[in-house]
Amino acid sequence: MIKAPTFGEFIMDRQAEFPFVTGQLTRLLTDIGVAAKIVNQQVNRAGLTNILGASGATNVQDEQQQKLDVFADDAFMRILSSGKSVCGIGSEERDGYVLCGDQGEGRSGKYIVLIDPLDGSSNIDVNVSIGTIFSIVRRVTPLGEPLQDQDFLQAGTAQVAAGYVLYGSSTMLVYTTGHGVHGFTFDPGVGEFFLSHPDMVFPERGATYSINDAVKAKSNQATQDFIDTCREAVDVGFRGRYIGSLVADFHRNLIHGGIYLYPSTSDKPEGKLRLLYECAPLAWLAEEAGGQALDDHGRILDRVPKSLHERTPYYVGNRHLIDALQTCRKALCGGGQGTGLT
Ligand code: P6P
Repeated sequence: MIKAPTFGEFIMDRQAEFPFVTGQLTRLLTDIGVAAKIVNQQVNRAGLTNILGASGATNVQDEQQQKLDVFADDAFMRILSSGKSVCGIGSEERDGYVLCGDQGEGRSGKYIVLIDPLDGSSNIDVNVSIGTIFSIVRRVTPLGEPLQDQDFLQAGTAQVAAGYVLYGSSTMLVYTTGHGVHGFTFDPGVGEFFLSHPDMVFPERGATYSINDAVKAKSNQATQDFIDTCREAVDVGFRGRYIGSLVADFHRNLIHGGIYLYPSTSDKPEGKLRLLYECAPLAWLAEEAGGQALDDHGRILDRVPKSLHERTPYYVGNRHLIDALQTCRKALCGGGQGTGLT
């Protein structure tokens, strides 16, 4: 039996695909794998080490910080800033940027990391899958100079690597550097991620729609029309599935096919999910896997953020399902045929 490559072996073998190869991106991706193992160990024993529950603090999102949120943020910060590859980190759990590199001034290292250290953390106490989402871009200001906002606030098309870790029934690391989407499953007995899902792509057709039903009623008309059409397609196998943990919903839809929607609503016209460290990395994975990802106006990857914690409406999944949503939008603007859903 041929041993599947570990995550480290795989990225080393593929290093030649990275533009301007200096080994820094390889080191950075390796560090992400190490941090993921550290977080995974705590997630898997959260109930035993009194690490469950709220930390008592609230984060910049004014959300109750769970103890594991803080642990995950600290773990990724410590590991990523200790390498020589990263000059700055933007985290969901921190108000502002964290400067790394020599003297912690962000002058050395050419990569910026945007990260949601533990997404879906409201599910921690009830043992539902949660995840880490990461996005990596190159700094745009010259090495040696102080970092600027523009180094962090780049469109999704500027990403050089992106991925997620899903702490689920098994723990998986899924990533892309623009050469396909590759999934690795953690073997706790060995302490390694092994390649288990090479070249992941959406199935040709999907029949799952993921939306919080309570949100649908407050969403835009096109989204409501689209969801109603999905509900009417039950007899051709359409079904609703919503875990309430973005990484878990995204991963299921990537493997089985489907569309995830977190629309703009009357009370959250800008949407709920964050552009830089949730939507843009998953949008790139989706496109690399043959799918699409939109906001209310266009392609998520084209959008240039104005702030670190900017939110966005988000629709991501199979190409034909996103097209069907677009048809609902066009129908409301006049024109447009049937949704083409099925
Ligand atoms: P709601 C978790 O807080 C999260 O950011 C995503 O992981 C998840 O898909 C969404 O919010 C759930 O939001 O409003 O349905 O509880």
